[in-house]
Amino acid sequence: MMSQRSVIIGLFLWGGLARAGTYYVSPTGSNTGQGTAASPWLTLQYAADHASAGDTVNVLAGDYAGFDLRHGGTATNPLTFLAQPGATIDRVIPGGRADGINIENASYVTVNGFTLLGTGNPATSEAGIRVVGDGFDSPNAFSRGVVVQNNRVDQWGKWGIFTGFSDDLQILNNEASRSAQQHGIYVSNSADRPIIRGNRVWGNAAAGIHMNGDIDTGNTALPGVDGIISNAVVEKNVIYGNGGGSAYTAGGGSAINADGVQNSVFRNNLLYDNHATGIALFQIDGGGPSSGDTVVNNTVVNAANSRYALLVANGAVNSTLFNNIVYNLNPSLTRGSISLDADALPGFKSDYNFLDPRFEASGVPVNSLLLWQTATGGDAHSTAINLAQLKALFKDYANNDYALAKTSAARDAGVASLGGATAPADDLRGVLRPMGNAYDVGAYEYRLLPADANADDTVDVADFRILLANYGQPGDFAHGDFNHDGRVDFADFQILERSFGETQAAGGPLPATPSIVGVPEPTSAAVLALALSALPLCSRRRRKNIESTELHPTPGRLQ
Ligand SMILES: [Ca+2]
Ligand SMILES: [Ca+2]
Ligand SMILES: [Ca+2]
Repeated sequence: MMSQRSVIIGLFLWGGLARAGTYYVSPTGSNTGQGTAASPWLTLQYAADHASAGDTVNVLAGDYAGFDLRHGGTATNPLTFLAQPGATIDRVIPGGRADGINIENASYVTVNGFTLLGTGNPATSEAGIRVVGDGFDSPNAFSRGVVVQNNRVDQWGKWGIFTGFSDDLQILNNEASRSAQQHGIYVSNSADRPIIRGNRVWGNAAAGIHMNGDIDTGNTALPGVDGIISNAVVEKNVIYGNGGGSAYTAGGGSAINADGVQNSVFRNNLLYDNHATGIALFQIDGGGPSSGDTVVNNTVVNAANSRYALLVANGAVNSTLFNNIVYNLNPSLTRGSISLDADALPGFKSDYNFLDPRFEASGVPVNSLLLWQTATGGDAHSTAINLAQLKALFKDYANNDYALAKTSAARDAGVASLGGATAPADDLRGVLRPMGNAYDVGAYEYRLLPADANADDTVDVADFRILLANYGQPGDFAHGDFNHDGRVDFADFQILERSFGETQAAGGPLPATPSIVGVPEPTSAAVLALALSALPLCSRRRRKNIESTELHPTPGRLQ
């Protein structure tokens, strides 16, 4: 017999399940159907009108007209539109806005996996995906918690993805390309805490990613309408070939444009071949300057017709720049790596960068690292590089592979933190930082195996001997301190034990099947003590064998 409590819980669960429906849409469906897998709906608009909080709308492969959504989910029951591979929106919303998807005054909506093809003309298409809340008048509020991920938006008239008055927005792993008139991704209107991560943004006429707090839009008497975008995270984006203009615009607009963006972080982004500024911290119509921002571990190589690679201007105080590779292919002496306004100098912290030694300080070109250091007090530990040295940093510069070369000077040249700002815990690809002795400079960390002390992409007896030679002493990774605690001890031995026998292609990534062989299983320090005492003898007796690779002694076998 069910208890009263069980009945209540059962009713609660039943209610929850009843709310969470799964619907289907197909180009061969019918809006008189039930929206089931066996009887899918025909149009996205019909699904948008009938799905609600907690529902998932599966969009099957085929071509569709767009949809306009004016209601959403809740934090615990989001409304999800999940496109299956091959689901393409190739026409704007019927009888509505000239967008592919419009999400307006709706919160907790996820849009996942669509291909959206615009007309390449601002007169006939605007945004591939538009997400807006309300900051104009009091009846509605900012939208919250919208997720736009894994979509491809190509050749829209104005923007690939446009958002405004939308707090806690996430724009993840999208491809935004060839916007005809403006930007790839545009985040605007006072919205706080956006996460813009893992997107590929290329060939847009103006900015790649444009962020504008925009005090000129909305009713500043309403809460939150301050013209400031706060606490944004912009990371792991690959941004190239933007700002070159089109038939509809002369171009311009930074690869990452931040106007009125405060206390935000820009990290692990790769920017190359962009034709205006690389990363701009500035103010035109933001509600305040772009202050308190951190630019860390980015790789920025600007095109030959570009402006400065980094711009810190219009009162962008308390900016922190470190572990970046910054170069400008524009040969002009009034172009270069960093332009810093006088009113942005207070609190400016910059160091451990690899820099094209052409700068602008307070409007005056400064064409040496020494003069820049004198003018700004920054970059004491930074490195000036020429074009040949830039190319040598990377695996394959000619083919835009900006992962670090094995011999790259950027390896281990960075720091964990600067002035209270911290370097990211991983790189553009998710490779953990730091690898080796220290943080690398740029968007990529050179990947080493966990106990590869001699950095030869194999964990073997050579690494074990390095560890033993330094056992019990202070040291760095190259001397056996594999867990980066400053000391070579048993914890490091255990890391070596776990990865013994692993190999990888130079600089990683991991092979699909780890080639771990012969992992010994010592369980205490006593085993290592035995190994330590045995080593001098073993190494004398076995050197010949070790060098001939006939023997592969492991830590466990030495006991
Ligand atoms: Ca490193
Ligand atoms: Ca090794
Ligand atoms: Ca250690």
